[in-house]
Amino acid sequence: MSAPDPRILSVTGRRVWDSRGRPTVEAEVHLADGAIGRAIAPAGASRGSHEAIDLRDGGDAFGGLGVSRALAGIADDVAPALAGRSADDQAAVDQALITLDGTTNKQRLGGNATTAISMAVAHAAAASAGMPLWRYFLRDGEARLPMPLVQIFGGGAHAGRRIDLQDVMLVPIGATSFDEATIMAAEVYRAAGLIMEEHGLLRGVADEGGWWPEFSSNEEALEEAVAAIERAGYRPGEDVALALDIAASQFRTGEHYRLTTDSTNLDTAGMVERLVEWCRRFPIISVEDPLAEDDESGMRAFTAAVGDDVQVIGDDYLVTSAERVTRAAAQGDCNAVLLKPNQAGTLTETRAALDAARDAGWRTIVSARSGETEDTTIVHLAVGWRADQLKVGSFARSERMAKWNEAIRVEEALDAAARFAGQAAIGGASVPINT
Ligand code: 2PG
Ligand code: MG
Repeated sequence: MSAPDPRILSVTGRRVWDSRGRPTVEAEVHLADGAIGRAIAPAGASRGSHEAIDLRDGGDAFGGLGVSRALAGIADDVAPALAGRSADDQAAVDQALITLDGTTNKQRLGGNATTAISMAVAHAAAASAGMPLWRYFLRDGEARLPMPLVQIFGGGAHAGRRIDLQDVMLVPIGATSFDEATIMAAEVYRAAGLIMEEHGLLRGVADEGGWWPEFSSNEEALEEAVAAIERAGYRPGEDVALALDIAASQFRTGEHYRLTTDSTNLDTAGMVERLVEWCRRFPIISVEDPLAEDDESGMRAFTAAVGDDVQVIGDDYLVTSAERVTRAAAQGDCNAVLLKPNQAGTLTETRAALDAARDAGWRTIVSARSGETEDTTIVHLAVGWRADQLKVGSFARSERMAKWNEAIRVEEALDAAARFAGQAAIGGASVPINT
């Protein structure tokens, strides 16, 4: 094989389609040594208002979701600017994208374009170095497989708001390997489907593959999740615990939280109280976006109430921003960060958010979006960056399974060297962090 020459020869974009059948951006990067990298941007449905902008065409075609403008930016601006740069200097490539865009939220080039390019450049650099992507990110460190968070029921914006809770997830805390964690996830997911069928509630799956939640209250979803854990032969809270994404911004109206499924209108204090009660009654060890993205005092009150025992994750609240993570940590607003590359728009900025979280002693969760594809870059990020947990949706639909299956392959490639993050990778402030 010829010597690596990671200079970028070309950057191209193409329109491909995501798991909701919507257009999205794929970037392809060719290097001087022949190495090729390719990556596809995902898309969220419940988005934080401070995320990088997902640039769409508007108009009538594809419901306004076309990506021609994002693709034109790649062809006209990005390709000439990156030509000749070294793909193995990710920070310089990402800085070039940031400078070229020139806005604080990637609204000119589009976070969908910059994310796909940033990830494709990393793929090309890893290929040039002859390494799997996770190894390229890891450099000399010791690899670690993250604890998976696996959706059982989908809700909120991912299921026609059939229940208010967006994600009811299982956490296989008793697993001793990633492979075993997937076995436990498969069994609980299947048991939940059987229960739905027996109760005449089986209606198919939501956007991320979780069972469509045909329930008459939010609590019923929690009760059925516990029943599914038991039905699969596991002990709730000991073998398998629960994690929630409340995505509370989605049902905040004015000063209130409108839990439509429960016919209840709660103020911040009431919402905190309701969530604390659920954490007491159910084996919940992680809650994401418990309050709305602008409800700082609510986030702080909830974290103060449960944060020693429960992981409190900022997603819309932090939008993968190092600055926001640092501020939230100083204020005690939450104690963990969700990392979504397309919220930030580049891998370098995503990594900065992870570093800020580590500096604060927080846990880190790499996450997919509700609109996904076969792209598995985030699995490599989670392993290579030694993130604590990985959230990619449920245990169905190939855009989800592609990620779980990729993690199984990485664990196998590591063989005896594979370390699974295990139970110490999740929990509140009182649970020691497994470094
Ligand atoms: C979230 C994600 C994934 P979306 O809120 O965490 O579940 O959803 O991609 O729609 O923002
Ligand atoms: Mg979320």
